[in-house]
Amino acid sequence: MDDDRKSYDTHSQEEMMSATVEEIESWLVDVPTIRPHKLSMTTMGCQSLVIVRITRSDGIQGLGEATTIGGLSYGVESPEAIQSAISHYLTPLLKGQPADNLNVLTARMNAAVKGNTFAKSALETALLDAQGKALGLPVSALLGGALNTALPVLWTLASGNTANDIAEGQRLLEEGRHQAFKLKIGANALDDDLGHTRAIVEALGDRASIRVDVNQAWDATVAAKGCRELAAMGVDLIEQPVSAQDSAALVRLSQQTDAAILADESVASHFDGYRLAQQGFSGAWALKIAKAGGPASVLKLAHVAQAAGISLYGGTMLEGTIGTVASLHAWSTLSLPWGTEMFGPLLLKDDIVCVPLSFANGHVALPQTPGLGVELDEDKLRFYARAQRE
Ligand code: MUC
Ligand code: MG
Repeated sequence: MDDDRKSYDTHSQEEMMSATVEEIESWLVDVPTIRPHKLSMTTMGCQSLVIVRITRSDGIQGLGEATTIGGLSYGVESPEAIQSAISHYLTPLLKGQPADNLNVLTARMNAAVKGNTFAKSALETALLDAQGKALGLPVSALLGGALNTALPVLWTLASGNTANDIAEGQRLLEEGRHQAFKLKIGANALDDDLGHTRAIVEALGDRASIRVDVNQAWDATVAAKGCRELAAMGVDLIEQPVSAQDSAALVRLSQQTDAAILADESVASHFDGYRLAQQGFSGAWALKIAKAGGPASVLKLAHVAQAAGISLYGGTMLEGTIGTVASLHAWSTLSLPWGTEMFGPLLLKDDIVCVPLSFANGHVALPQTPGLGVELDEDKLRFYARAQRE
């Protein structure tokens, strides 16, 4: 047994009186989307949420979610692998341990399991939800306190059809639901993507901030031309134009483009952030709880950004309400010049919580009740859950 593990065990003995982690359940939940959602690497018609529920020895329960995009087309953890990592590797590390010391529990998980940040994020979320309920505090308070109780939220236009995207954007502007839009490009030839973007900027750009996400689709040469033209037509933010592996190109683009460059797939943990900052990156970072290992762990990356003068954006893996609200609690503790994209629940045809989040006037309200502030709808969970249950 290494020294670190020994000190966790000593610590747990000192805390014999605290509630312990008693049970961890998980479900794979498939919910259809309201329309096809087209990204550079896949088109989604359904979202697969991994939902986790931790029960403590004092009876308090906590919810968590880990959600990725398009099976294995976006990230290295599939929904099935996330559930497997939780039940076979992470659950044995947590069961029987004091449930109220998140630092000890995340250290235990990180010492014994490499990577798997999506799976860890669901568990970190559920532990925070339970602890918030135990203390009568919202998760944002456990993370240091909310600066804001409503956060700006954009919408992604990604139907795969320019006219439909414009109609959707116009409707949402008229309803007042959003004032910023992100376009998913990179699946088509550069000229086609530029034509698509220009048409949307011309139709909506005087009333909304228009951003694009290329999801790594361009090489450095295409990206140099693409970013120049997107900035010239009035696009405000260009997300992940090049491969996550090509940090040299990303850094160059961040220094040379007249629009802000947003790193997403390039920056998951605080270690990635530190490296990119050292290389001279000068744009913004998309924080995601799933990339970093949870709502508390992601704050380490935020703090590196703050020290390096890099601005922040609250990112989504298109989670349902549980993952979305967990992220909102973390984002509420930060200053986010680029706002957030926490619209995931609105892309899904149905919700598995009793009371959905409230979206209006370009903002989403942060629940103020203890824990995450959302309650599972057991009937909906059963309806959408895959037959197997771990
Ligand atoms: C991504 O890459 O940012 C976020 C919004 C959206 O439409 O897709 C996600 C993933
Ligand atoms: Mg992205």
